[in-house]
Amino acid sequence: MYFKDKTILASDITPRDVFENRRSLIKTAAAGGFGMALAPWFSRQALASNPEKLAATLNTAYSSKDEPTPYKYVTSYNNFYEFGTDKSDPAAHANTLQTRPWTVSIEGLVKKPLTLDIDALLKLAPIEERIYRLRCVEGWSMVIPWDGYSLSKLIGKVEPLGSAKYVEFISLADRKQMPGVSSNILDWPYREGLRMDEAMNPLTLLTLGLYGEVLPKQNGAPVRIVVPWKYGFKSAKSIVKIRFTEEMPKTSWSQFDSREYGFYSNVNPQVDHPRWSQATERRIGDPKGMFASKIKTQMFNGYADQVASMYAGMDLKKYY
Ligand SMILES: Nc1nc2c(c(=O)[nH]1)N[C@H]1C(S)=C(S)[C@@H](COP(=O)(O)O)O[C@H]1N2
Ligand SMILES: [Mo]
Repeated sequence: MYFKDKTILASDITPRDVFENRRSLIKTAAAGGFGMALAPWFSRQALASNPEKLAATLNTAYSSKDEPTPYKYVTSYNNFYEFGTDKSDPAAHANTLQTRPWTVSIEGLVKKPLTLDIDALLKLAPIEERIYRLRCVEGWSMVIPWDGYSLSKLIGKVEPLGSAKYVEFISLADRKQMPGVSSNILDWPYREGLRMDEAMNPLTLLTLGLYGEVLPKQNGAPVRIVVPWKYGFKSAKSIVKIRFTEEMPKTSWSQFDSREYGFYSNVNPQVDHPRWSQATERRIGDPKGMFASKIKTQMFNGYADQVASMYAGMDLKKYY
């Protein structure tokens, strides 16, 4: 691994222990009006010695000012059906996932198809930390400091053809490592997709870590996508393939129930799921637990300024 001058280096202090410091840092950075800032856990000694840590530069311009959800909730309350359908299943069972060696093939309608291993992905672009809200269609949300870089940087390397209109993301599906794949709850492998402009939007994050560490297995190690203005299920975990297509890809959740889960799945408080409202959400980790007051869900999960223009003129009730 290499480190560039302006990166933050993680230290032996775990970032989650000092996220309070980080919050004041973000506020300072925001007040000063600069886009990047050093995280407070910067320490040179930890350099290169601990492969679990990531060098990441905080991108304040793209970061939510909401309080990050404590690490213990981020890593113990998960959806990852390959390891079971209970929220506690991924943390309990994902230890069998082998994250090295790992390759991602980027194929389909591109001039230069590529297969990259995880080390090549870690080196492809400087790693940024971005604090994004993640809102699940089930009605809960978290605020997570993710580490990665814009997916557009990877897309640039393969040079998509003019005929490429969509990008499909395919997760690993290996019964030997993933006990949930033996059940037929979803059509495996888990598949998700984006329109080309959505995939190229700088907010769409090729994600390699969280809280300054490589991704925990339950969060989709070693590489996943995070699309912050869409419901959580659009953010496919443990991906092995990225494919460029002309036709809109069939996604696992819309195949499961196309009335409940559409292709777009933009967070939209005005368009309810057929069985429940999407107007409010419950923030995981709130000390009041189930009694915590609900938060109003924001259009495009609060990212309207950056993404609304992509849907100008579209009927978002029809294209849910
Ligand atoms: N491969 C795969 N990716 C997946 C899922 C899954 O079951 N399998 N669940 C999705 C859902 S519904 C959500 S809300 C998010 C949860 O991400 P987190 O556990 O890291 O918070 O992952 C998404 N990505
Ligand atoms: Mo979800």
